[in-house]
Amino acid sequence: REHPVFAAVDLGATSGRVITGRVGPDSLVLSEACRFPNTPVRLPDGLRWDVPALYQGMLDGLREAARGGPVASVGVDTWAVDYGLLDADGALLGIPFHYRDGRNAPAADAVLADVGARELYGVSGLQHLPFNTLFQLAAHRSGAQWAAARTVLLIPDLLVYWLSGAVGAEVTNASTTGLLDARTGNWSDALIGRLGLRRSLFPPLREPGAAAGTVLPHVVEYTGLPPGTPVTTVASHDTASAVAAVPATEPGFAYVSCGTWSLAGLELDAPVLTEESRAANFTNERGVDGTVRYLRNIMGMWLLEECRRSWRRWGVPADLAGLLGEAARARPFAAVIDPDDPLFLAPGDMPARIDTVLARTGQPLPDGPGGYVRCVLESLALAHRRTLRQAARLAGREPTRVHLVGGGARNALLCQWTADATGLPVTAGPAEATALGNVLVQARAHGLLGDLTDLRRLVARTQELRHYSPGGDGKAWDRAADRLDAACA
Ligand code: LRH
Repeated sequence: REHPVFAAVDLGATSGRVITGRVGPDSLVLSEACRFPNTPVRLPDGLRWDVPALYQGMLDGLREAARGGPVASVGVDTWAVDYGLLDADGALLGIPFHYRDGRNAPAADAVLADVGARELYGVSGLQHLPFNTLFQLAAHRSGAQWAAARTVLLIPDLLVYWLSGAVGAEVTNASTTGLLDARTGNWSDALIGRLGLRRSLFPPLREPGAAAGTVLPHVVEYTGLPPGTPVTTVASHDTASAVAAVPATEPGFAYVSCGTWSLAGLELDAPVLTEESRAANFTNERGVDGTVRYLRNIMGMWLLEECRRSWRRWGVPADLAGLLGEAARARPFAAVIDPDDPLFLAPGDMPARIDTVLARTGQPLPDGPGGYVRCVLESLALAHRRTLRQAARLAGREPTRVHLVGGGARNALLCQWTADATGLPVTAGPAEATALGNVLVQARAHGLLGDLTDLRRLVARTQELRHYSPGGDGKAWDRAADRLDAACA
């Protein structure tokens, strides 16, 4: 008999895809059923996600997947923190905001003035990002929709609701709201109350692997999936799915999940909630099987993607292979930026913003696209080093290898420079770690595979990985790292 196929809906900040994974005891074969753009829309009152278009893309992808043969179940993951509000009839109120919308920063400041960063961290252990759900809700509260709102659903939970009618809050993603208790993994009633939010807005938590109903009749009709096709809860936070699929065969690894963001850190059994950890802005997000993703957000490929978007608009050649070739030939360490400068968060003219930061820090401006790309990639490699070393110190655990997963694993310069900068061997791949994690958690829920180690061994055995040994001029990386430290100070 053929091995079962699971459909992973994986929505990223720039594109969505439906990927099928055929899972056997010794095989794991992915195939892309459909890919569609995720294009945010700027309305007069802010930047929004085109959620109906994403839903339609997902249905088209599932239809394509169903054409390929039987689908044992469907799972959905997306980026974190964003949400929709449902009214008493279960209808979506308004169009969900994009976390890069500018309304969040002032709302975050207001909450912090009231509750305080230490108190928040002491409960949730979440890094401070101005767009954490709790701050977005604080901004939303003053609007007209708020009175009608009965349920908050994070984006993947909203899509699961539209697929199956099941309402719930998947726990890995719920941990990015800032409203979970990092110690217990439950909603913090105390914090929700302290923030003046209604407790009833937050649905019951569900764990990756739990059943989330079966596809609704309209989904059956459109996609051709058979009635009764299960929807399975996966690690619906894309980063949690990616970390679940890290192909580690030994403990003591660090990871960088590198896509729009670089999420760099360690997997722990228990949260680190110290003041030092808070000051370094490390997060304790939840992973599969109660693990803690102890990591920090680094701005990631966003910087490069936004540069390319500007260049394309100006008619400057911006094909990635060409740019990476130019970057490889550009002068090393000509300029170092802090990738997490708040100036880089919103969409816009990224080369000009990099110029602003370089001027502010008294560094020369790159003389062409290759110079910008080199500056971005070296700075990201340095940020990976800085973050992983901090994580090791704060958690008291020295990693011996870095697993770089996600789209960034295809970028050989970034992988090599991450090895050079960290002084650790880098295993790169799989690029589709998120979709793999999604598929594997579904497969496990259907009786295949055992613990997390089992899942990871299967990825290691079946997926193509590349290995990078640390090399390069170690002293030069040390000096550049000092420049990043100075920029972050
Ligand atoms: C990566 C990611 C990250 C979040 C951000 C909003 O896609 O989910 O883990 O912090 O998007």
